[in-house]
Amino acid sequence: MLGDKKVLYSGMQATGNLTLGNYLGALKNWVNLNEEYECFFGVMDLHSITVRQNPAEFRKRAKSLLALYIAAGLDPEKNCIYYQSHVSAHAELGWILDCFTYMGELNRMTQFKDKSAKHADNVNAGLFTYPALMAADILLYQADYVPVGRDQQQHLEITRDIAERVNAIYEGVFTIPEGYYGKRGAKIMSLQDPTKKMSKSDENPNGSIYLMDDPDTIVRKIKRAVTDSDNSIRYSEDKPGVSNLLDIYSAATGKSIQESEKDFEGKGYGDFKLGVAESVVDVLKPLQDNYNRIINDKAYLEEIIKKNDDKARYVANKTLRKLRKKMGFTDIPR
Ligand code: ATP
Ligand code: LTN
Repeated sequence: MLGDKKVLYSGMQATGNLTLGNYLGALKNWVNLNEEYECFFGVMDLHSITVRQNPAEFRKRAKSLLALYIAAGLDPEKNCIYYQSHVSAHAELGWILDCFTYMGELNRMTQFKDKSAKHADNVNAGLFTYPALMAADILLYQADYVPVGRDQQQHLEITRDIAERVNAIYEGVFTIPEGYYGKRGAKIMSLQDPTKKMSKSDENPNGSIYLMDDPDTIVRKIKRAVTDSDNSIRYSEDKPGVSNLLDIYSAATGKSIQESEKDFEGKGYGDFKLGVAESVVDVLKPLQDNYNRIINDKAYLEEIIKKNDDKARYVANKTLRKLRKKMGFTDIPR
């Protein structure tokens, strides 16, 4: 608890260009959570360096992600939006938690397996201990809830295990967090291969819609989306392409799947795709307008960063001090 509210924590890595999947599956659902919870959303730039980054691009991406959080509707006066690397407690607790995390546990992480296969030339120790740093992010803020997609569930489980392990020795240090999966966690699949999730690190740009894609690009990509030869617009396991487009339409418009199917009753795939593309353009247009305004307002962004960094540091350092003391580290003279 922080004040009289439960705490909610999440974040995204500042790598690649955000996709419609990131937006509909995560970011969009974070808006307004601050009414019920004390919310922290990090730009996870320390996690980003588990794969090599070009410095100029990395700087730009991190800033752009922060601006996107705001553009998507996270009010920075009501949500603590900040850069992970500005709060050194993350790296410090990350190290401590490395010492409470077992090799065997880390070996089981599917994200590690996937990413080490993808970056076979750079399977570094940071990629391996990624979950301990993620646990540090969450536990520093004593988070009760962590909204993430299903793909992050395993990382949340290990976070809980680590927290319980620490608490068993140093009583009451951490709040044990729970996943927060929302009403109907939309999982958006690749337009080119609807059995694979839409992902910002996909090499084929036609599989993903990026948040900054212009309307023509969106229409073109959706027109090319893989469907099937059956020509009926219904949600079904044996129709992954059509189901994915229905999922996108439903998440973009807020309509149920049934209502979405109804909207296209008696129509062909051409009209269907156009309708889906329009719903995506409508949802992205205000986001893009906001983003373009915010990213150019340097003074505003700087003010937000400073204020929120301070708040994040205050809360995180409090947890770190508590643990340091319990573990028997010597006091740091103030
Ligand atoms: P990468 O390709 O770099 O691994 P990613 O696109 O999978 O990245 P993450 O940074 O791992 O994205 O995820 C950020 C958030 O977006 C997470 O909460 C994740 O669950 C969510 N997310 C990512 N892709 C999708 C998707 N296709 N559908 C729904 N949610 C998604
Ligand atoms: N691993 C997450 C990003 C992430 C995160 C976190 C999410 C890093 N630290 C703490 C929630 C809470 C991802 O790849 N989506």
